[in-house]
Amino acid sequence: MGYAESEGAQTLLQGRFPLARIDFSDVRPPEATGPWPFVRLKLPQLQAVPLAEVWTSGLPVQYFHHDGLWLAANKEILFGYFEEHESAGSTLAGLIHAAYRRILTNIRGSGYPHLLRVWNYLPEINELSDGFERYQQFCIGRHQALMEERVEFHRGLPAATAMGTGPGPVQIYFLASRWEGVQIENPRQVNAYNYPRRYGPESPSFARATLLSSASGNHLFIAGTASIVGHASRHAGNPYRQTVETLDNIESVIATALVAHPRWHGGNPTSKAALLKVYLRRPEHLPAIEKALAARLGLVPRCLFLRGDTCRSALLLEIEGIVSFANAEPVGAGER
Ligand code: 3EB
Repeated sequence: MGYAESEGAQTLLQGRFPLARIDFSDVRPPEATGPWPFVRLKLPQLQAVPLAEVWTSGLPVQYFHHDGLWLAANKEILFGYFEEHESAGSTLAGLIHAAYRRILTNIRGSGYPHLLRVWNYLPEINELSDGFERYQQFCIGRHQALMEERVEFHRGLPAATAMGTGPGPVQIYFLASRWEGVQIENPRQVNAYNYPRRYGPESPSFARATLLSSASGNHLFIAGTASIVGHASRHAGNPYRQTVETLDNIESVIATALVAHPRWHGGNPTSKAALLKVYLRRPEHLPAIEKALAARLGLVPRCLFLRGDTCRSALLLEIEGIVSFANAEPVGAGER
């Protein structure tokens, strides 16, 4: 996966096969699109140059449009996209439950049963409806669908992002794989699936990160991460300190993954292999957030800055990322 300037993003292909492309609301749609999943998110970009998110594969890809899902798969992984407008008389929990059931049924049916990473974009996420915040409704629907699918609920959860957009459809894209990933949690935070009930009747069913080993290397998919320690939001009103706390959480997740896989090396968010996506509640916080990123990471890796609503009003930002690791050379193999 990579970010490319949205004009001419196809140059990123360079002999690779397209898996999917994600564009953002404030950019003119590209002229030619292919059979691959094509997502337009209702999130304005805040960095100077408009970017597209482009997923490519070194392995050949096949495309399907089935059961309302747009799918692209190579022999290891499957990328999928779902969108649906809400209708009067149905709840968001119901729509999400049906969406996740459909996703889980289809990935199982096509031989990629392991859901690794899910991006959930929900209009008006902080509004109230049917007695609950819409984010809580989302958590209820997701929890129910995952419960029905699993014997042992807390194992094999996907890493996730849940972000509020403007009015429009519910949009969900995801990555699933043939082989099971490794679920990683963060010792600085209460596992989200164990959050106390005061955050909602069903706790958020996601992992802090998942690991995938594939032909193209080892990839750590880090969930949307915020300024939360334990289960409490920290540094109310201070975007600089929230950014630093968030990066501490991300580093803790990466360190935990490296303990699980001591043969990997070279990974921290400063490395070129890190791709970060930053969601901000308020555009005016961009300078403070960029300053904190630069102070902590030195050179800021290529970042996508998006305006979105986090699921708790106290959280001014969220950062997600993908970090890729090489395998350490077997002892003796690299001697000169
Ligand atoms: C948190 O850590 C912040 O419900 O899928 C971040 C990423 C958050 C994903 C989700 C929620 C979700 O609890 C909020």
